[in-house]
Amino acid sequence: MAALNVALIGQGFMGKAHSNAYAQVGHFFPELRKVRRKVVCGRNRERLAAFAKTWEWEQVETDWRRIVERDDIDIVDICTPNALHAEMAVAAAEAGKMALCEKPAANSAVEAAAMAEAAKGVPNMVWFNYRRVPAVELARQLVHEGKLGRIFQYRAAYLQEWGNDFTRPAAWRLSKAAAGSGANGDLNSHLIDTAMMMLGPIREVSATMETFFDEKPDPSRPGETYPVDVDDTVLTQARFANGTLATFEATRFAVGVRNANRFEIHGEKGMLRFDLEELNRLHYVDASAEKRLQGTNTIMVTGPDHPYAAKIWRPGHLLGYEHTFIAALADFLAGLESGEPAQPTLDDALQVQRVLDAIEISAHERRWVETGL
Ligand code: SOE
Repeated sequence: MAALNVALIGQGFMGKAHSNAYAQVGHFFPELRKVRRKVVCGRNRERLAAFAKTWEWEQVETDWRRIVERDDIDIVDICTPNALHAEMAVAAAEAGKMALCEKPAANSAVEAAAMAEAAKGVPNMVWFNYRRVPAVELARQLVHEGKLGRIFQYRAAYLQEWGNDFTRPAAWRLSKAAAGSGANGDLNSHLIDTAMMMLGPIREVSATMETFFDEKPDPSRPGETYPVDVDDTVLTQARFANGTLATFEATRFAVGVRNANRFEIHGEKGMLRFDLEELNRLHYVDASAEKRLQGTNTIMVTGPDHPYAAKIWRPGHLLGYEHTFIAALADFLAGLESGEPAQPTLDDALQVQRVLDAIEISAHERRWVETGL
């Protein structure tokens, strides 16, 4: 079967992560349909040429609309600032392209709903890549198999520290118009997606948000500042439809922590604990074991019987951040063949967006808010 021609829009950090996935997926998953790095699109022509050369994209383009109009493009992959996702995804889907999109899907549930609607007839996926950490998928399987029994509490945190670095230039992630929100869309979205994958819909939320600095020194204009109008930190309490209680903490001001993404799940039969800073490991406590022998069981989730790992390296040979994107793409390609769409689709991402919107309303109105899920 002919390879699928991919057009990537965006050449930032995620453009790099996705480019690597396109380059690698056929090496680890040779049975799947091939993908071809056909064209990369970005606004800065000079940077784009260098990016295309490094990541071996065949062509470059500076106008995303021209990509959507082309007959030879099968997949449009969107890695731009969040505010551009909706227009691009809708245009791509309406042109009959498969639509892949970075998280969060959009700046609001209204936008995300339009995207999901437009993409009903085309394969689509949102890159919530942490679903594909083997330890996270193993945790999901264990929860769904009932290994923890009834789940009482879910505790998650996504911690970064770069908000406290005042040498950084102004960036779209700090602008509400471009990013929709701050830590909420950027980091909390990951936590909410993982949590709902484990436990189903979140029914209601109560949240607090803070912007610690509403302006920051602009390194490119000494003595000047640039504005920050998004949340630096968001703290959320939540109740799932199944009765589980949860807390979510997402912050760019966790000074001392670079990129921790943690959860702990407490059920009647035991506990699971994960942290991205140790992504090859899942911690498990079996509360039904003899009390004097109970302790934390550290599972090295690198195969042979673990999700994804067996396809990548041999057991005990560690996996990294990049494999989460490779595995997400592999799932998407496998879904094209099986007819079972890979999750999360734009429909799933819309549910996440509904929770993010409710969190925002709750923080502004200082009250519990129902998500509608
Ligand atoms: C932000 O710093 C960021 O790059 C997020 O946008 C990604 O989704 C997260 O995985 C890593 O951190």
